[in-house]
Amino acid sequence: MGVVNVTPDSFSDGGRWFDPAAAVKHGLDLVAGGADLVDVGGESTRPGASRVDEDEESRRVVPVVRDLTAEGVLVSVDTMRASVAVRAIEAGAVLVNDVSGGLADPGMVPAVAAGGVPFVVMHWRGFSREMHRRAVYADVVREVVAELGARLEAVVAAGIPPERLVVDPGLGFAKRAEHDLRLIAGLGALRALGRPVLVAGSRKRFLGHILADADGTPPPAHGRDAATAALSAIAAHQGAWAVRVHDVRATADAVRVARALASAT
Ligand code: PMM
Repeated sequence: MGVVNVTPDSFSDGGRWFDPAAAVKHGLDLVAGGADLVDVGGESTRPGASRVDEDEESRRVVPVVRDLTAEGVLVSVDTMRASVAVRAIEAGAVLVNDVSGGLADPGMVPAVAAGGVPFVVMHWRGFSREMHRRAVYADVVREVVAELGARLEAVVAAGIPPERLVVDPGLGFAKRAEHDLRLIAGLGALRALGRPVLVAGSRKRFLGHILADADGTPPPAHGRDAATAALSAIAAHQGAWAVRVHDVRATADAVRVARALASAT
C-alpha cells in the first residue's frame, strides 16, 4: 500500500503532494514502483496535529481518488470522517482506512457497511492532540489485541461483515517506540484475531529512535526508508497482509525477498 498524503503538514512528506495533479502523478509513480493499492489521505495525524475542516478534507481527497481510479488504480481512502468516506467511495475508493477504527465519527461504520467496501480497524486511543498521554500499557501486545478484538466485535455488530475487516496495530498512535517494537515482535498475536493485518510503520518515530546518532538525533523522515524496507520484510515474513509505505520500490523488493523465503521453507 503506497501513501499519498494530500496535506500541507504530514510529518514525513507534508506539502509535497498537496496539489491534486502532483498527488495523482505520485500515486501513479507508486503503482509503477510496485504498489497494489494507493492510500489517499487529506488529514495529517502526526502527533499533536489539529483537525482539518471536513469540506476541506473532501476537497483534497475526492478529486485524487476519482482521477487515480480513472487510471485503473485501486484506491483506499484514509479518513476518520463518514462524509469523506462516502464521497470517496462514490469516487471509486475500494477500501476505507480509518485510523480511529470508526471511533472518531459514529456515522463511519454504518456508512462503510452501506458502501459495501472493506474497512481497516486500527488500534486507537484518541486524537493526535491527546494520544501521547494515553501511551500507557502494562502489556502492550495483550492490551492492543484485546482492545482491537472488542472493536472488531462492535464493528461487526454495527453491520460490517467480518470478512471485510482488516486490523492494524496503529504503530505510533498512543504508543512509544518500545511499544511499537513489541507490537511488531508480537504480530502473531494480532494475526490470531483472524483478520488480515496491515502494518504501517513507514518512516515513523520508532525507526528514528533506532537510527539515532550518538547524541540521540534521529535522521529526517526521508532518511528512514532503508529501515522501513527492513521493517516491511520482517512484517511480511510474519504474515502481514499489507504494509503501508511512502517509498514503495524498496518495500516491494523487501516483500519479494520475504515471499521467496516463505516459499523456500
Ligand atoms: N499511520 C498514519 C496514517 N494512516 N493508517 C493506518 N491504517 N495505520 C497507520 O499506522 C497510519 C495510517 C500516519 O502516517 P503518515 O503521516 O506517514 O501517513
